Amino acid sequence: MTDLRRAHGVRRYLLSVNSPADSAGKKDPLVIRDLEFLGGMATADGWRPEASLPEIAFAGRSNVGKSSLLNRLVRRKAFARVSNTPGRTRELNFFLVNKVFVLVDLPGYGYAKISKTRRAEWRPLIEGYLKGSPALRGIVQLLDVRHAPTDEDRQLFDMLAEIGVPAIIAVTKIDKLTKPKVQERIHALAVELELDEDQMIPFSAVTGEGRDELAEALVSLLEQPDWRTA
Ligand SMILES: Nc1nc2c(ncn2[C@@H]2O[C@H](COP(=O)(O)OP(=O)(O)OP(=O)(O)O)[C@@H](O)[C@H]2O)c(=O)[nH]1
Ligand SMILES: [Mg+2]
Repeated sequence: MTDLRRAHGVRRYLLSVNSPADSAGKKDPLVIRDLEFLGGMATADGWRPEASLPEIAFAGRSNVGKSSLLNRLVRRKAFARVSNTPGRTRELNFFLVNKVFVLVDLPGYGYAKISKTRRAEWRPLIEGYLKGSPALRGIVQLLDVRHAPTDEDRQLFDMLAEIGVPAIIAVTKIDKLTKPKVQERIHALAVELELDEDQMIPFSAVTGEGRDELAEALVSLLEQPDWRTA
């Protein structure tokens, strides 16, 4: 198992976000005025849109809820494709928001029911994107509230630390558990990944909980100077 103490680089860049109570009655931190699908990138050296605008990418296990979270974030029902078949999003999909920044839906990793070779394909693809995207401003790593981080989650977590890219952890599907159980699970995940609990954003694509906190965190990521030069 990977030694997560090596992953301290991730901690430095995590953002503290307001608790849901703080955001009650606040106005929308990210009003969506314009959305455009720019296209998909299928291989590490394949086509990708010109990297002239800041990008934020979303990564996590197949079925963790990346596309659903993106749809909630942009307040559209079916903008990013949500699948009942895990492993469906195989390309990196680029979405232009308000003509000022780009959201990137990364392919899910860790789907068990495919060959070992195909199962390992996510790594060069995601690593190629992370290292070859000069406009990348941050990553949102998604973890299912009900499950312990997998080996692949830890590999990605370590990769983010190594590259030094700012990272936010979104804990998904919190509607599936009771509130005390969610608290318990978030505590456990924080311990396992050596993160502070307030550095994780509890999220539900079903109820919309966490949408504004996530939007606020993204806006502040976008406002920060480029981490590669800072
Ligand atoms: N209850 C509940 N179900 C969710 C939530 N988010 C996603 N789901 C469900 O989980 C399944 C997978 O969601 P997706 O958004 O397609 O997951 P993904 O991470 O994009 O999956 P891949 O594209 O295969 O990597 C779908 O059946 C969703 O309806 C959530 O917050 N709560
Ligand atoms: Mg998807």
